[in-house]
Amino acid sequence: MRSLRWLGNSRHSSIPAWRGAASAGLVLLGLSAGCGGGQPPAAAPCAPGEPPATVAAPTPAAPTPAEADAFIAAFNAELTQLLDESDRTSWVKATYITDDTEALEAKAHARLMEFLARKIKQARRFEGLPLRPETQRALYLLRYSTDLPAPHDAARRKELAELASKLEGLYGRGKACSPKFKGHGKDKQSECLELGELSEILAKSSDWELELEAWRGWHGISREMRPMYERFVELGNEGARELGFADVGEIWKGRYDMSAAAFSADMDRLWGEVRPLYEALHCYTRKKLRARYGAEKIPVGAPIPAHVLGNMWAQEWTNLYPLLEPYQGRGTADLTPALRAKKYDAMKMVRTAEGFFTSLGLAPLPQSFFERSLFLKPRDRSVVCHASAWDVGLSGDLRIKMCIEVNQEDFVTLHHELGHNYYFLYYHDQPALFQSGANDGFHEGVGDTLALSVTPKYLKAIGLVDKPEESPEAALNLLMHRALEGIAFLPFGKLIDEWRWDVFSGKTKPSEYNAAWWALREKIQGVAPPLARSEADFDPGAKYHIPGNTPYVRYFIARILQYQFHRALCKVAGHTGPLHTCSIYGSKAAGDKLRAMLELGASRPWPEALAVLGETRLDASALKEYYEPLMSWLAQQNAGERCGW
Ligand code: X8Z
Ligand code: ZN
Repeated sequence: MRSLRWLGNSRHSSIPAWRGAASAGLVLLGLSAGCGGGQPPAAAPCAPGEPPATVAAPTPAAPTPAEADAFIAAFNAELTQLLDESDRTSWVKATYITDDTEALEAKAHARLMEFLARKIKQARRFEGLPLRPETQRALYLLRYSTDLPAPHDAARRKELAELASKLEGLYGRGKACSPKFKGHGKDKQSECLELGELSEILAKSSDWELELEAWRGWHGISREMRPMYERFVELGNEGARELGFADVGEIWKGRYDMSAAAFSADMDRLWGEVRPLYEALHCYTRKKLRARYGAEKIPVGAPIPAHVLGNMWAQEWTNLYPLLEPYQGRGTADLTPALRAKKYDAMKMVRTAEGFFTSLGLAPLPQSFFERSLFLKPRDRSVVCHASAWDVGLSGDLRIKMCIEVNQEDFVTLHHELGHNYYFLYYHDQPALFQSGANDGFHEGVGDTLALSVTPKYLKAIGLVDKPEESPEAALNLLMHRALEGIAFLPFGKLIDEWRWDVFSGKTKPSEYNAAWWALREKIQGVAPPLARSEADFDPGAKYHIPGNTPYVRYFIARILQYQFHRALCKVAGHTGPLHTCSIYGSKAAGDKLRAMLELGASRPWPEALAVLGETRLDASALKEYYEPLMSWLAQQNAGERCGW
């Protein structure tokens, strides 16, 4: 995960978009002789250890393709070294949050940020040269490799790195207190709860007021982030402009083998394809919630209050499954009781998820994975519980960090995290710049694909359920459970970065942060704040990826792509019949195909990686095929209901 933060992805066009910025201009500015090229212009101070740009240097020889090759080779070597330091400090910080570990992490990040910005500027001297395709691609990936571009000014760079570390730390340490929480936490006396405990209230309770208090509490933790985030945006944009981008969002959107504008148009196209499915699910869910809470609280034709969907961000609604189950008690769509009945613990869940990958003929995880990962929430210190997968220093030192609870949600998340680890494992032989997903949606989609293969047959094969029901009713229940995860998520997956793109571009001003957030949530997700909000609040900060500065549209891509992966691998595995009944468990042929795609890393534009599986373009056709039976059922249920908001 951490490595992914620094390494970007690919683009389709073999002619990079930044070509056309006059390469002769670099020489005219004298930048290639100084500390890195690009901006700021000559008078700016250099990074430590570099000659100042103002020193009169002999006119440099014109760059050559061979020099570009050597530049990339040296970059890859130095990056690996810097990542080793930065990943280790990040690991220690994320598993033991203190002022000291935050400071150490910020220092290492500042160094890495300086390095990346300097190299991105230097690399511009190779623009326009007739380069080897691998070098051309590496330069493209390098240009888009940073999620947080560093300002050249050392003091401001340090400030930005410290802000990044503190923001994530604030989230990790977050707690909410209220007399109403007494008896609801792990410590029954405590009135102060952490995110996991507050989430448990939203998952289990149908007491409107208690849920509201949990929601209010957690959304209070991010208020103090607001001024920090505002400055964070300012400094990140300063770094982006120095690299020749309009703002940070342009870097984030530019890494998909197409122009930033084409990319956001493509995301809109995909949303248009899946929107009817979301609206049908929203409509049915709202009807059931109205029956639970009454029409005054859940009005007809209006957005749903955000605190009653079973999840802190209303991003996945699986906790509402008991309310929404189409055929009461049929099948085993909810695995939590089975996991508990069969006495699964964190390690058994990890081993079971690993077992899925090895059943495909993929390698077992290294012993060090089991020794170095964090599987359980420590009792005595603050950690960043939000799950992540790591390849520390791109060295094959694979780990996950996750506060595993024995429930279905975490079982699915484990497959998700191991998907990252197997990507790390199989692209490990690529040069550092290619050690990344074909695009970041691919990285997020691997484990999620396997989770679709958790069918009744699979459950029987691993002995988690002894006699799973295989009937159309049980299948429909399973589809409902999956939809509450995968379809409910889609608008949320899209809107987070819509908000951030507008924040980075300045379209959304700091004085409108919260209002713009809720406008998007209402418009796209059909969800409303359950309490009056103001610009004293900073609700985006209550979602990890905002203080964690992790781009989010990758999950939107993944939640569409995973069905394409599933359809392609099921075909290879020889599956016949409806797509939702397929499990690739045990198929070596599917494993070989998957491995072939993973091994490519980011070495080729993503459509080529998709073509390895036999798919031609990113679209929602597989997702629609998968959910077809549920959609027909929902259409009947929603007859006569006023859908939409
Ligand atoms: O952040 C994650 C993973 C780590 S990459 C646990 N996910 C998103 C989220 O939790 O918001 C997976 C699904 C979406
Ligand atoms: Zn992930």
